[in-house]
Amino acid sequence: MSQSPKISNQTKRWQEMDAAHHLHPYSEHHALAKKGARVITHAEGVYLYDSEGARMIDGMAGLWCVNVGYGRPELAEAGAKALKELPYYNSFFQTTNPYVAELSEKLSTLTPDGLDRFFFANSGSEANDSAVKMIRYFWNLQGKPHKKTIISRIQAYHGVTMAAASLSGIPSMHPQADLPLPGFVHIDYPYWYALGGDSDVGEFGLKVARALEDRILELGADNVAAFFAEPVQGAGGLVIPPETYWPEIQRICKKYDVLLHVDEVICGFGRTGNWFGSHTYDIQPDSMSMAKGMTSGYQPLSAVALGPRMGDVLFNANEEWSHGFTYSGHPVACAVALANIEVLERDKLVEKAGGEIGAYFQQRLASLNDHLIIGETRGVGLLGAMEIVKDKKTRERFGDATGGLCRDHCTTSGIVMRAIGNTMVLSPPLSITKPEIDELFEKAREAFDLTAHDLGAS
Ligand code: PXG
Repeated sequence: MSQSPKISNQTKRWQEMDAAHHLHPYSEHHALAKKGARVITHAEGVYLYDSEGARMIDGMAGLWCVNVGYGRPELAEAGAKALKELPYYNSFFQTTNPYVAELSEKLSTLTPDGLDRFFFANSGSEANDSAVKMIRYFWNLQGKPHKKTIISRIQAYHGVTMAAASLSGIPSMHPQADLPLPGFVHIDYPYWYALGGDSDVGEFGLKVARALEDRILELGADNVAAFFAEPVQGAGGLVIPPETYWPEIQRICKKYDVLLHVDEVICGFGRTGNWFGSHTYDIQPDSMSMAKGMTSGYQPLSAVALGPRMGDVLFNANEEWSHGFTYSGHPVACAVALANIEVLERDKLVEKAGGEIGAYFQQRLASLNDHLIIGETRGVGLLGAMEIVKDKKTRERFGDATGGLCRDHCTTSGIVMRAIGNTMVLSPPLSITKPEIDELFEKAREAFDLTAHDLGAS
């Protein structure tokens, strides 16, 4: 979506309003205001359109969320119907609504066995903050008030609210707000390509998992409440765990009676080829958070799912639970989630991500391994990562700005790809077709060619 030097007056006006009054997430405000934000006006299927009429294929499904693709009338109609019938009512004072009741039951059929009780919020961050409070409350109810420290991982992304940002392990997320809060600690993550050196992948997975055991022993198991992790780390670099990693993590959590919370905000709703990443990696969590793909981003909605251990304790507490949002179980968001799940089921999008379409995507991704500046490709379902390197053998990198350079070439080539350091990432809508996958990877190759040329590597 190259911004032509001559942009329309309407675009200019939107950019001016935006620059003067809108603070963007994760942006350098003054630099963005000077450049002018790109104005996205509409979207259809896997394509985005800007206010200047340029079209791009959205290789990131928005922010890893538009699983059914853009422009689904079923979701719009379900939302409109709920807006007319019950635009709002809360679920605080002994009331509920049909949409949240139906969604809760539906979710219980999709989540791993036993995760049958759901609390609703509006974002992944709120779900994770809520989960932290539930974990603390659980141990208080169990008469173990010292069991409070939560262990998560370096480069984890669990959101931006105070507890969610404390759980997150991306270094830049902490100093501006004096985080992490006390009681949150971070351990190594299973990023074999960057950290594994010459080690065997399986051995590396075990070694990194055992960092959890070491930390539990260091802190004392009586002080550790939970381990909190994504099945596949998304925003932290698309880190796909070695096969040995999750079984060992689960063994350690069981051994030391540490709860396992799985953040399914990206992996949920088909992204890894099954309904949840926990299915793909055979994880049996005590609790789970989900958001993004639950409504395909058409409405803000998130949830925490509780398994029997936490669920029974919290459910049977003889006091009021002091937590909940004005919009918990919002009827419009829940109606859209139900329609979204119906589309995922009807169009067999999860089966396709775990079957023919996912396999085709992975095959096209792997074909980039022959590119001069690609050191590794890896993926699962409809997630894919490409490592840009100067030297394939030594894994030596170009400078830090390389990912950004490549991302700019993607934009010029007409695709949205995410740059995480020097790792390029794809997470397209699950509705993507084979010809669209071909287009995505042809344009990705073009962007890598242009990047290689700029770096003097071609
Ligand atoms: N958990 C995970 C695993 C996430 O990826 C959150 C929680 C927080 O969700 P909310 O709805 O509060 O944003 C996320 C969000 C990126 C990017 O650039 C990723 C996210 C959000 C914004 C940008 O990759 N993930």
